[in-house]
Amino acid sequence: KEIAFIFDLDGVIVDTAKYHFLAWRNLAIQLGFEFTEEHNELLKGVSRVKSLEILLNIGKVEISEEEKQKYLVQKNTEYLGFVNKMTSDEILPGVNDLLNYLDANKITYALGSASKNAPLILEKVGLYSRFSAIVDGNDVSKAKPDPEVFLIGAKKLEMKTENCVVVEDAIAGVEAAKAANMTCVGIGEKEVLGHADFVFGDMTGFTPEFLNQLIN
Ligand code: B16
Ligand code: MG
Repeated sequence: KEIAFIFDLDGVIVDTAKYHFLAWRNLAIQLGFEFTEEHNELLKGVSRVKSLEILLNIGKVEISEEEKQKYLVQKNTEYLGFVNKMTSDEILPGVNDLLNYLDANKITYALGSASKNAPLILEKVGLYSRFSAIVDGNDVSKAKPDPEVFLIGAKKLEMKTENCVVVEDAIAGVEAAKAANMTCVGIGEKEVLGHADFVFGDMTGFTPEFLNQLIN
């Protein structure tokens, strides 16, 4: 059958979570509290604004709307400093092989990310022009777990939702994919991404055998 893929970005194509972490942690230090890698897990797949809310909650810090805007810009500026240094070396293992397979088999794919920086990141790692469509944080009004981002992706690919395969590393993303009536492959731990149809530890799980199973 005809299928199409919709990929999340952070945690699936590249590991930008480590850069988000460094930038959020510096903001926390500035505000006088500790922000750990464990805390950072709570921000995966979550929008920038929501991430700040979670971070401020962790530190039990209350600030004005104006200050929030200032910190959002500050964090993103620092984050972009890391992004601007990214190269194709940062594409996660298994991704290039998978995209080559999809291209060879004329299976289209889109990006479905919460990140407003997604186009820049894809550009930096040299994958921008390979995607048939890009849906990012600038295109959606409702964040994951709302299915909006993936529904727009399916529309852009002109594909029925039930024929779309979403690849996601975040719980909210898996929920969004299932709410969109799509097949979901989780990348991470089975215990965490239990609602996905399939779960692999990393992107090398997309073996030719598994891909055949998805297509047929
Ligand atoms: P930005 P994804 C998400 O990307 C990240 O997982 C999440 O940690 C981040 O806060 C969000 O993008 C927004 O990113 O600040 O660049 O707009 O996993 O949906 O590709
Ligand atoms: Mg992600």
